Amino acid sequence: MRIAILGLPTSGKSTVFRSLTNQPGASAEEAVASVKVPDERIDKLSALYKPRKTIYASVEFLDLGAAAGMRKESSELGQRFLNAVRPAAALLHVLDGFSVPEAAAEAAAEAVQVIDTELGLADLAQVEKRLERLRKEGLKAVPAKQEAELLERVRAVLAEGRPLRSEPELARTEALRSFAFLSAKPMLTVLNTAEGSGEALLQALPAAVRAARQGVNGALLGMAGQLESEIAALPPEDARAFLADYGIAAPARERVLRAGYELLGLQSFFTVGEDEVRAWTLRKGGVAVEAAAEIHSDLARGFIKAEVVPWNTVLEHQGFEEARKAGKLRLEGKEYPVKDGDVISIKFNV
Ligand SMILES: Nc1nc2c(ncn2[C@@H]2O[C@H](COP(=O)(O)OP(=O)(O)OP(=O)(O)O)[C@@H](O)[C@H]2O)c(=O)[nH]1
Ligand SMILES: [Mg+2]
Repeated sequence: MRIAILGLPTSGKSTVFRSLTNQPGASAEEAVASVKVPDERIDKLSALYKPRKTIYASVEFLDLGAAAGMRKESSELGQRFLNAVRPAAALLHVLDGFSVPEAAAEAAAEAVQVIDTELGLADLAQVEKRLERLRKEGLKAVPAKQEAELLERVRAVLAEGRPLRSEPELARTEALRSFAFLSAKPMLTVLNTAEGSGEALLQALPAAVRAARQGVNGALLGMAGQLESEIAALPPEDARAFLADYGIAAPARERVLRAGYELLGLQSFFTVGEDEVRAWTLRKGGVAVEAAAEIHSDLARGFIKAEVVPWNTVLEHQGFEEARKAGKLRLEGKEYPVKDGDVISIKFNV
């Protein structure tokens, strides 16, 4: 899963990227780094199994250098930017709250306006291009007519200056998936402040900004980017002491990952064994056969049944097989709704 970082020039995108990944941000080239999602359930399962490999869920962050980003003189989004951002599952918009603290709220409001307008215009251009094409072809076939109707609904939302993410049902429509509309992507807004967690400044943001970014498909949080990027480079024990000194409850990386998971409606399930203890990511409400598909398409194709047990039951019984002997495993079919923290073993036949 990839989250693309965007924002106005020098808003602190690369600084936020470093605080999340402890890797250098974009220079001339874009930077991508993968971050493991901390999970104490995996820590505990791994301590029990002592497997050869322990694999955490991970999230990728993308920092597009200035070249692909927005230019100072013109806020228009370049083609390179659009191509790089389209495949992302979510967007992370960095707001500059540090350079002029006393004017940060207004600057943030303006930046939100600029970015949302640009994303909306990029989507609108796509919609119009496609509609024109469909019309040229005559709109005779039913699918073309249906697509045109759907695109008209999209256009109406965009024409009102609203991002598609504010219409979650429309944004999720299967028939629109291939457009990968930018304004439909879940949006995590990060206010990059000079110090602390930015709480006070967040409260000072105009209500309209908070509504635009905190509602459906949105989350808003603050972080001290510069400070967090220095903390991210420290050994874990030092980092913890540092955070405590500054009164920051959890490192920005953890808060962002948590918010991202929540925003994308994701949950984790696990597989365990001597060889490997591993976390997998699945949408909330996802069913057993989808969990199987995450692991391998063969498991989904040849799905027979899933053996399922909560992770803490595995710990209580000191193992999956031991939990089986104690009669704790449940047999579930393809349509079983997976729960966060389930340990799963798929039985299949291909
Ligand atoms: N004091 C302070 N300075 C910051 C903070 N975040 C970023 N800066 C500084 O602001 C400048 C720009 O930060 P970058 O992270 O490079 O911003 P950017 O958005 O990646 O910039 P471009 O990629 O050039 O658009 C750098 O000099 C940073 O050191 C912060 O939280 N506090
Ligand atoms: Mg940068």
